[in-house]
Amino acid sequence: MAAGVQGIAPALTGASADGVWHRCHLLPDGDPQTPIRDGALVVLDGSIAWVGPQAALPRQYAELARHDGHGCWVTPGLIDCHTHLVYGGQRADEFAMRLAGASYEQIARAGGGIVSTVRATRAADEATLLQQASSRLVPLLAEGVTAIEIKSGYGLDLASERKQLRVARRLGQIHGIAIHTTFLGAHALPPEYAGRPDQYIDLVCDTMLPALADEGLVDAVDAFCEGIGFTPAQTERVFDAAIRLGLPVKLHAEQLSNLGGAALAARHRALSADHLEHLDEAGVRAMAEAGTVAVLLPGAYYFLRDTHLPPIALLRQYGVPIAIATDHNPGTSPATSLLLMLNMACTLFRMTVSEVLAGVTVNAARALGAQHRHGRIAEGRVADFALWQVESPAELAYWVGRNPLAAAVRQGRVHATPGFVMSGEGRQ
Ligand code: DI6
Ligand code: FE
Repeated sequence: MAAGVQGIAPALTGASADGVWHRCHLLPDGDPQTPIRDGALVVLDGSIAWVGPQAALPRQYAELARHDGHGCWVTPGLIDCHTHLVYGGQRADEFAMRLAGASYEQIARAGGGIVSTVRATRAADEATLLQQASSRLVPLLAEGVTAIEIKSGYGLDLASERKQLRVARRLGQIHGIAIHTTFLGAHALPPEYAGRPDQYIDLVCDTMLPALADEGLVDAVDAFCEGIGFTPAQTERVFDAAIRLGLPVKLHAEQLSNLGGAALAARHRALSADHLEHLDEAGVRAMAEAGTVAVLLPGAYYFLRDTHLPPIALLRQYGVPIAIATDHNPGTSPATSLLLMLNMACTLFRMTVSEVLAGVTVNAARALGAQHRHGRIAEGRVADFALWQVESPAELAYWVGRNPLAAAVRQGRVHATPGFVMSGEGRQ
């Protein structure tokens, strides 16, 4: 037969996952500390109907179609809960400038940085943006990502922000993946508003956000609260506008400096505060009290050669849920591998394997406000899961540049890894 896990052959790509998945080991909560060895799960109409030990499979499911898991470990589908995946062009030359000594902030202040991507995004049509974003999404899907957040913020005018968000929605339809859109109009000051940031925030709050929300293009609202972005007062205006429309908020906070953004976000019951390298204890406490998820982004930390670690010990101490994401963007994290982010979160941030796996499953779902649909293999959840040909789940954070995905099930459809060769007849 063609290459591929037997029974999960490429010919089955896109086929229904309904039936009983057996001969596999399960991490229903993404946590290696609570495995189900020799497990089974039942998919009905694209949702999880049952999960447990194979020996306990209820009789009512015995006659359903069988899918052989070949001894793979099965985790919830991975969730990349912070990306800027839709934009025009790339910024490799700016990377070279930074290597030659220029700082990210210097490049931004000199009209490069985010604003150069704004120019490229405004100039690109939807078909071009779709093609470029698809080429970045495909490697994520190939690693078992089944849900992804995509921010706008490289258009910075109504038509261009709409274009980005429409492309994000379209990616979901084309690739059969759950997309959560976030309006990040307050990402940078567009050149036509130079020196008039408050007027730009008026446009964001009074025109762009209401129109895009009305078109069903906005699932959440974000801002870049930073010295090179927007002030806490401007951020708060954006939050108030979001809340008036019934939309949840999140925030780029404390990445390059401590402006108290995380505490501000927590006061607005934010789903998440993201980056957080400069977060202090008061901010951690506020996040814990509000249930705001800390989204850590090791790709940006690495790519900017940052040395200021986020306060992991404090986040643990206060029980703040931690998520991990790629922050895929052309300036500070051109990463298209969530598995590499797991490895970096372990090596750079000294997180544990259990923590990082929770960070791309249960906690990532929570950072999107989607914990009732995604992030767990549990009855009633969407059938989003990933089969890995690994001996130990720790391998998901261990390999650097090796992808052990055998197949992913997204929204109840099977997507086998092309060319994946199963050694022997499986492990059981
Ligand atoms: N924080 C980041 O790391 C990115 N945006 C943000 O708010 C950087 C975006 C870019 O440089 O294009
Ligand atoms: Fe970001």
